[in-house]
Parts: sequence; C-alpha cells; structure tokens
Amino acid sequence: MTAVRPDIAPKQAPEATRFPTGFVWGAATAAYQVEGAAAEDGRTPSIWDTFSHTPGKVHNGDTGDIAADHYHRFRDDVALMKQLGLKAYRFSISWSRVQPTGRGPAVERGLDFYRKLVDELLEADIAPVATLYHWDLPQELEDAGGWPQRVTTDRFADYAAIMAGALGDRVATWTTFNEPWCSAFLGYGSGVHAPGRTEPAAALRAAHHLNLAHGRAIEVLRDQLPAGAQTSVTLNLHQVRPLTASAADADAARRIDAVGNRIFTGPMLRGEYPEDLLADTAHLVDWSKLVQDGDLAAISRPVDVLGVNYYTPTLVSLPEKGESGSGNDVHGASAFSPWPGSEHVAFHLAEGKERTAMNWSIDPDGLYHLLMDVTRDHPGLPLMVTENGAAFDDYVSPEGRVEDPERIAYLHGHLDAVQRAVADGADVRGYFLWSLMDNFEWAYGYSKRFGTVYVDYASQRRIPKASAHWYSDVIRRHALPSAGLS
Ligand code: IFM
Repeated sequence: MTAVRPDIAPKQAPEATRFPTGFVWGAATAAYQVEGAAAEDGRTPSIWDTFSHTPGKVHNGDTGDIAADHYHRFRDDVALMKQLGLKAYRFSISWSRVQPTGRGPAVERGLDFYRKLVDELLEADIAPVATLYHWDLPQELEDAGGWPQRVTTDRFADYAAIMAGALGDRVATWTTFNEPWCSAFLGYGSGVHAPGRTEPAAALRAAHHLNLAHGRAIEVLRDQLPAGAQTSVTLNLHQVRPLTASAADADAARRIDAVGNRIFTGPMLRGEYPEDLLADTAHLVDWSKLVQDGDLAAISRPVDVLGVNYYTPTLVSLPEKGESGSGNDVHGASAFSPWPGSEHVAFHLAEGKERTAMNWSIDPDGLYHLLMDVTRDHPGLPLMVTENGAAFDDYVSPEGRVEDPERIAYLHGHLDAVQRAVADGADVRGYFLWSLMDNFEWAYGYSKRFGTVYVDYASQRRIPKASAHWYSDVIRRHALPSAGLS
C-alpha cells in the first residue's frame, strides 16, 4: 500500500471551507461490480450473470465472474479504506448469494461473507452502509416474471427480513434500493441493462413494484432494526434542464422529470403519483389497477435520509413532429427508449463543458441545484450524496503511479457544490465517492474506470490513484483545499 503523498496534500483550509460536524466521508461499491466469486459458497446466477454471459450485451464480453475479487480480498480492501481514512463504506448485498432462489431459507455461507465484512469494517472504525438491492435480481425471480410482477415485492420483503436479522445488530444505516430508475427503465425499457427487456409497459409496472418493495422493506426494517438505525433509499435524480426557453422544451423537461424523478419521489415522499405522469403514460398502463389499495401508504413510509446520486445533468428538448427523438441520452444507446410515454423527447450534451470518459459533461452546479431542488420540494429531509465521481482513462505510469488530476478537479468541484448547498440550507449529511475501486461498469464492462483506487485486473493489485490521496487529505482536514494543489 502507498502512504499518503505529501506532494498533493492540500494547503491548510480556512475555517469557512470546513464541512459540518458529523459529515460522513465514504466510498461506495456494489456487489456485482466488485465481489466476483460468482459461483462460490452456494451463490446462484442473478440477472446480471445471465445478461453478461449473453453474447453482445456487455462490452468485450466482460462478466462479473471475478470482478475486483472483493469476496476474497475484502480484508485487504478494508485495510486500504482505513489507511485512506474513510469513515463509512457503502456496499450492496448480493441477493442470490444469501437467498439463492430468491425465496426460502438463507444460505449461512452467503450471510457469513457479509457478517465478516461488517465485522472487519467495525473493527477498522468504518461505518457499514448496506444497500439491499443494486440491480442483481436472482435469476429465478426474473424467470417468474421479475419486477413487473407484484409477487416479487413479497420476495423482497422476505429477503429484507433475512438481512435485518443477520446484520441488524451491526449495520446502522440501511438502503432499500440503489437507483430503482435504472432497474425499471434500463432493465425493462431500453434493455441496455439486465434483464434486457424492451417493454415500456413492463418498465412502468416494474417502477411501481420497486416502489412498493421499498415501502414494504422499510416496514420490515423498522420492525426489526434497533431504535436509532437509519433507513433510506438512493435515487439517481435527474437534474433536468430544457435546452431552450421554449414552451415545448419546458414540456420535455416536465415529462422527463415526471418519469425520471417524480415517479419515485411522488409516492415515496408525498404518497401520490404525479397526475402528469399518470396522464403521459395512461396509454401504456392502467394505473388504477396497478396501484392497489394501501400501496401508496406502504410506499410512503418515512425514511430517515434520502440518498442522491449525481454525475451529470440531463439536457432535453422536444423536437418538431417528424424529427428524431433520442439524441445523446447518457443512459446508453438502444433502439428502445427508457422513457415510456415520452419517447419523443431528445437528449443533448451541453456545449463547452469538459467530459468524462463516459462522455458525460462535467457540471458541479447540477449537484448544487439538485440538492437545493430536493430541499425546496421536501423541506427538512436529510440528504446524503451516496454516489458521485467520474470515469477517466487512467493508467499506471512507469513509476507505478496513477495520476488522475481530472478526477481530483471533478471531486473538488462537486464537493464545493455540496458545501454551497449546505451553506444555502440543504441538510446534507455525507458524501460517498463512486467508486472505492475500479470495477465492472455494467454494459461497459471493465472499459470504464470510476475507482479512486486503480485495480490491475490481471494481478488484482490495488494502487491508490492521486485522487485517493487527495480525498484522504480532504477527509483528514474535514475541508477542501483552499487554493488548489501545492
Ligand atoms: O457504476 C454505476 C453504479 O452502479 C450506479 N450508479 C452509477 C455508477 C456509474 O455509472
């Protein structure tokens, strides 16, 4: 392991740039992206195993079979987190590792992995933050219909109970879902994610059932967790902007806000689906049948904190009739739209902005506005930035270093945006960098590196990038550097 490098240590920060007392500093990963050990200790395939093993679905035919081998190397990884000074680690649980068929009794060997991981974290004084679901539905449940089927919410509530029973005494912060928008609309709409279905009506049904499963899991967690444990959900809220000031583009922004954001925040935080969403999608689903009595009360059970993930804003327009719609949607190329009911909206990349290796424009103000918009719409709701970060084309220098000044600049800009939002009244409790280490970036396979720690996949060697040392110093000082790098 490399020691913290003095040459990139920030200068002493003035008092004004310090983060609030208790602000949590973390990094995040997800089970399928880092664990590997895909067929060990009783684990069975999830939809991502099936999808990644299907030719043509993932860049280069990459799979998560080995990934970053976190399953075997978690102790070293926790030691590295400790060395970097992380205060919290956000990980997800592989459902098919602990309950291989998605129903019935748990497999102790699978639970043991998470028990050991959590113990190791607590030993290192790093708070475990567990996400129950980060996109990897057990394949057997997809074979039975997947998220478009209501019965999957029963299975999820059972699984939540198993995990609360196994780890509830040691994990203080629980997240039901990570980015349910991606599960519903990339998984069942555009099909660029597992299970790769392209059925707009099924995508909307999936969204409702993900909402319901969230609410049911919150009830289970609240019943089983000790008082003081925190419950949450993480949403990738789209910071939607109209391309021009025209009424047509304002309508495009409204539509994408409805099916990108308010389809989740409406029922979860207000106990209702937005009327405009219901109207925009009425030709696809009969909402009066889909949403049953008691669903909205279940979905709107209060959470203690809302996780928000942010990478880049979403710039939209409504083309004239006859013009093509899709444009530059950052959610991947597909002949099928992930925006049911609003397939005609066009997506754009902002001019004049720098881009990451994902071709996403770098726009820290988007994070500031997102935090302020949620604060305005849901006053008093504590927020946590549960993912933020960037992929760049990192490489190891002949001296064995990974210099990633673009990532440092990205993180600096976005942490500054968090600070501005806090100063302006947003109750932001913490920040999790995506990602702790390079990993399987879904349909992009291993071609995109989001880690602050470089992973040499051939040897599984970990090399903290310059940004990891920079982040480590930010954590230590609880403040951003006042004047760039020394
Ligand atoms: O890698 C993903 C993560 O799994 C979910 N949020 C976005 C990240 C970058 O694409």
